[in-house]
Amino acid sequence: MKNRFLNVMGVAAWALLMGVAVAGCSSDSEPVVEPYVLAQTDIKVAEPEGGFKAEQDQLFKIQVTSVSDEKVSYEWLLDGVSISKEKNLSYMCDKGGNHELTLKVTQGERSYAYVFELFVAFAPVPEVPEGSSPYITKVLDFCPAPGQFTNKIPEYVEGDTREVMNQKVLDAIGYNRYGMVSLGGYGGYVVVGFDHTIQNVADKRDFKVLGNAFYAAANPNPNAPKKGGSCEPGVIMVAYDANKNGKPDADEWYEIAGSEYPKPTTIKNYEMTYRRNAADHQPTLPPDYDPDDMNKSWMVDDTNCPWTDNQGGKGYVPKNIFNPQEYYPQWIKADELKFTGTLLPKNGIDESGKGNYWVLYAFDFGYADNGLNTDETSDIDIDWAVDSKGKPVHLPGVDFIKIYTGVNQSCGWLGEVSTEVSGVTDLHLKGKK
Ligand SMILES: [Ca+2]
Ligand SMILES: [Ca+2]
Ligand SMILES: [Ca+2]
Ligand SMILES: [Ca+2]
Repeated sequence: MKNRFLNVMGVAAWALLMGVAVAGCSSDSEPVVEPYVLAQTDIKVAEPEGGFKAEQDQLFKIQVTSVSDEKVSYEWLLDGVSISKEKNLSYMCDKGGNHELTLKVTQGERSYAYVFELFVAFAPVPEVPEGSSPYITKVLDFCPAPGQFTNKIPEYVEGDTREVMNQKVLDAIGYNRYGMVSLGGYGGYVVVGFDHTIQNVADKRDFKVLGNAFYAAANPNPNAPKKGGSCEPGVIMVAYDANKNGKPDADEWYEIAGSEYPKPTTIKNYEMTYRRNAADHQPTLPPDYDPDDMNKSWMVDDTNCPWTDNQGGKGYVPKNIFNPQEYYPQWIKADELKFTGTLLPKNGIDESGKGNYWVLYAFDFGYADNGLNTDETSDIDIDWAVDSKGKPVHLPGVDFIKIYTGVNQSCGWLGEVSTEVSGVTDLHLKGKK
């Protein structure tokens, strides 16, 4: 490619000196001067270290220099969508976050692409109105996965619709009621909102997610790696209502990258599908069931609520004697429930080796129902929010929060790891930060 370019260049330079056409000169027609042949390196754009930076709804400009513009056309694309056909870009982006900016340069058959990073800072949030509540004021959606507390916390009563269940959740965890809801197994979630935008204050954690995690006083394992007890980590997602339509749109959600986010033991784009028990389902006991063995007698159905995942895994949500109700959320009409998200590593270990002493270990930071409510471990910094490529998005604030159970694990008689939520508080309004 390079040689060909040099050859063409050589001929072109010679042609220029001699004042004759290089090619396309057939018989006795007018001499045609071929244009300068553009090379990829002839286009220069000074991209600052870390990519271009702009502000939402503010004009930004990018200058292009080229050895030649002869028969050259330019096109700019933002995340693959054409936004300009000018050589020098002058554009106003209405969407904050990380974008991919591409400059396409075409000359005849030749076409070169230059890819740049563009970060658009979100417009600042308005001041928090006087009298705003530091607590949850709305429950937009509640969809727990099958679990031992599903249909129980909060209680499902026959005929309850999704709206009724959402209201029950608000009654439990809205405002400063500090009740509790359980999200069931992996993926089960709740989406909550506020009467104002929780501000992202620089260098400070901004909100707290309350759960019912606690650390065990005793642990049969004297060399336990970290704090453990009943920690049932839930992944936290945040949405800033950038388009001000009062809803969290699909492209407004970002994940809070907690301590496990960058680790290879964490699986991104995990998918797990649960099925409602078949109409003729019969409870099944495992082959080693023994009513006299306390480590086994808790089981009442080994084949309850089958699940599969996109990693080749499958299993059930074993039903225990303590919670013998239906585990599949009864107000959901569909017979299948599919959840997608980030899968955290299993955090439960049977430290007795006999199935009677499970310790659910805490992760370092960034999850719900993972640290004590009184600790900073349950406080979240909005600056931890990342986009689907793992890049920080620096949201100015948060209007909606989604919490879902992040672990897929059944821990014997203790049941599945299921995140509980008992409230969310704006730490700045609470005067804590
Ligand atoms: Ca912050
Ligand atoms: Ca929105
Ligand atoms: Ca739980
Ligand atoms: Ca819990």
